[in-house]
Amino acid sequence: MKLIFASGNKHKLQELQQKLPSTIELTSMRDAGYEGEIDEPGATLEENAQIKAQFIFDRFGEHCFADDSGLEIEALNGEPGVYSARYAGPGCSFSDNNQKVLANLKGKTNRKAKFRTIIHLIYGNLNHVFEGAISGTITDDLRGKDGFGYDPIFIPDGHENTFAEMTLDEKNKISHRAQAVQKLIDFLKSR
Ligand code: ITT
Repeated sequence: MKLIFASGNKHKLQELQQKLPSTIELTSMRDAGYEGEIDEPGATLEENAQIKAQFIFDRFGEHCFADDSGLEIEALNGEPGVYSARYAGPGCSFSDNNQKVLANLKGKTNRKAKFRTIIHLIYGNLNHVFEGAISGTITDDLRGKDGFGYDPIFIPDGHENTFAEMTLDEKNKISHRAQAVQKLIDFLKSR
């Protein structure tokens, strides 16, 4: 079965490719022929995931899905949340975002946070939503070189290492995205 992934994020694509069974032929939106970015004007992860999936469905008319993810930090009232990709401003790097989080949390004892992923699938003409979440804490400093985004500052509960200190395989067993993708896989297998 062919499925287009409505994302320009190559790290997400790599995590998905490692998890999806070979019976699902995953095509990135780049390989499908869309080189641009997709605007994300929504106020929630759910809205943005739907917008991205609908954009690619309108263009190619094939089964497709999008992932919208964010890091929600308790002491920052859920920030960066839906603004995770551009928390430190337009054109910012992962490092800029991490430094901004650490600066905003300086001196705060509550370091609780949660990563959340919403996957929006358009299968045929029907819409399906799958969610994954993982709780953890924010470190005082950046730790680890693997992964992407906020991985160097997030330690999942029950673990000693940040996501960036884990292998792709370790992260992909427990992460927010892995949980949502597993629900997507279970759904597709039941078709
Ligand atoms: P697409 O919209 O093209 O899929 P994006 O990077 O813009 O890619 P999001 O809108 O979902 O993706 O933004 C989520 C941001 O949250 C992302 O840029 C990372 O900074 C961060 N993020 C998402 N998943 C993450 C993960 O598994 N580990 C660390 N940071 C993550």
